[in-house]
Amino acid sequence: MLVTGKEIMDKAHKGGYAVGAFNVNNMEIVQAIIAAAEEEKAPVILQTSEGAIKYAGMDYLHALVKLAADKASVPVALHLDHGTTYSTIISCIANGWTSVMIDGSRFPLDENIAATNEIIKIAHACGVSVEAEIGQLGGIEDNISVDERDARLTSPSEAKKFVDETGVDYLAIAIGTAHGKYKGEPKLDFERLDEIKKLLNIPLVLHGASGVGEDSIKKAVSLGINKINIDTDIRIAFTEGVRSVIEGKPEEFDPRKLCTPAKENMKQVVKTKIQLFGSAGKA
Ligand code: TD3
Ligand code: ZN
Repeated sequence: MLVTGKEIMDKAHKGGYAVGAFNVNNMEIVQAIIAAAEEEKAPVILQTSEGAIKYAGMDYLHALVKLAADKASVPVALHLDHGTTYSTIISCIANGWTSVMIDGSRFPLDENIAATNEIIKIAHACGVSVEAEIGQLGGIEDNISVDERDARLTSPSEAKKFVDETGVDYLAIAIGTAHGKYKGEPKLDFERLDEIKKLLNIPLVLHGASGVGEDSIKKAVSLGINKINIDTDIRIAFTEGVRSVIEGKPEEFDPRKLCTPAKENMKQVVKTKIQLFGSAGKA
């Protein structure tokens, strides 16, 4: 069933576990994630980036996820990931998304608060949940100064001000993860996460979680992360599946033959993440 992001996230916040938010841009990815969530009896968030909307079309993505959610026995939310333009965010609210992210993290704090509040007013009037972000994503390099690092990662006092002045439903914070593939294993600032969670009584979101070690993920969940975004690990699983078919049989030309192992690989990755995040059996 299709539900709001807030419904899924409030339960995760109370229950002390995290829900996987997986990026989708075609039918195979949607089917693989839903199959994994059903097998694990887990609530799940399917999210679309602005790039995915450009690639597949808002109407196609909504139709795919709505059908999958209606058929599913587990709660499913449809979320806009990293909404940066007013028109995309409002279109998603108007076209059946149940959660949107307004990413104003590139703005100074006050502008981010103002932009977020403008979206919250409309989204909440329409029953749509809102995620916002403060701080800059990016790995913690060893040669970075304490000041530089502090400037980039989420400030606990700014996070408190942000939440007090917006009433956002869930907040993405920067604690040392980055989008895309990591060279080594990223180091996370757990003390910062702990401090932020103690100041805020709302669900927190971890972006850039592909490639983060299992122990770090478990620790982040234990310290209050309730939504974990995964895209890269699914892209890799898809492509490895397709590549394995082509390498074994270069003359293969049936898309179904190329996509069947890709779907299976993606499903296994999602099942493993769901177990790691603690949302298995929570549907
Ligand atoms: O918002 N996302 C997904 C889109 C980022 C592009 O890969 C994430 O935070 C997940 O990031 P990743 O790259 O670690 O899967
Ligand atoms: Zn992200």
